[in-house]
Amino acid sequence: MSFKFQEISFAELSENMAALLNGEITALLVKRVMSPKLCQVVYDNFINSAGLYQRNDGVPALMVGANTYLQDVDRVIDELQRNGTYTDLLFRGANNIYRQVFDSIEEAGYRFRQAYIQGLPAPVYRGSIWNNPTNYETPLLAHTDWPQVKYSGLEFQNVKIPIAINFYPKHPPKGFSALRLYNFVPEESWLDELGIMNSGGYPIAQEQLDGVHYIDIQPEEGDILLFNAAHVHAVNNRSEKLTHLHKNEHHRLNINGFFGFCDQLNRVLAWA
Ligand SMILES: O=C(O)CCC(=O)C(=O)O
Repeated sequence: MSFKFQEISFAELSENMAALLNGEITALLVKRVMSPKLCQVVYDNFINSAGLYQRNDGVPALMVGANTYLQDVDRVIDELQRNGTYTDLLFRGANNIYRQVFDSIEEAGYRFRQAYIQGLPAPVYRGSIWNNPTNYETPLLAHTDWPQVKYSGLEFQNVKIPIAINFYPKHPPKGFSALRLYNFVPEESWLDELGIMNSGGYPIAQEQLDGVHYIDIQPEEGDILLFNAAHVHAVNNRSEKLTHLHKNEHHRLNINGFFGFCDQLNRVLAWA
């Protein structure tokens, strides 16, 4: 599989969609999809959401929305009922970039729908501010997302490649936070040996990645980052060095989800 990164405009997304879905392109940074003014509207919707809570399952984050990470179906449905609907309001007063990306998947010639979980439409995005209190500089440690997808037992488990979609309405200034994307997709046996297969491939210790080629992708507020989430990746944030920023200005809000092409269904499915 190739390791290829490109910066594009939203108008160029649909012509690059097939290459992203089949693994010829590893990551696409779609620039300036939302204006700064509307990014602020979305950020305020998140911070003021009645559904804001602290996630405490080993991947600490301030969150709005439901999370399917390593949970059995009953718990996923439970969580959907408790937290799922709050995401509907995140884009209130702004353009819903998920609607735009899904349109672009269809414009690329794919059949598309959101996945279903026991007859219920799956969530397609949720909002997170990673806030690991023990590791501020790397709030989201290195990991791969393929095990949590492949062993989810849910409709999307057979997608060819899980493509992560990340939209940042709030982001530290350029150079102070990056998504580090490694040219490495770990095999099951490798994750097993490290004893992290059951935690869905999270976290991968830094020393295991010494010498592995990577790129640091530096999104800015209003950008969408799409990438092959089977590749190992981590998030760093050094914005606390910027002492002139107010508390919330260090925030890095990611409204994220996944999509991928499913051969058996001959369509692209989305979920979060
Ligand atoms: O916050 C990000 O930029 C990436 C999120 C991520 O890697 C994940 O949710 O697995």
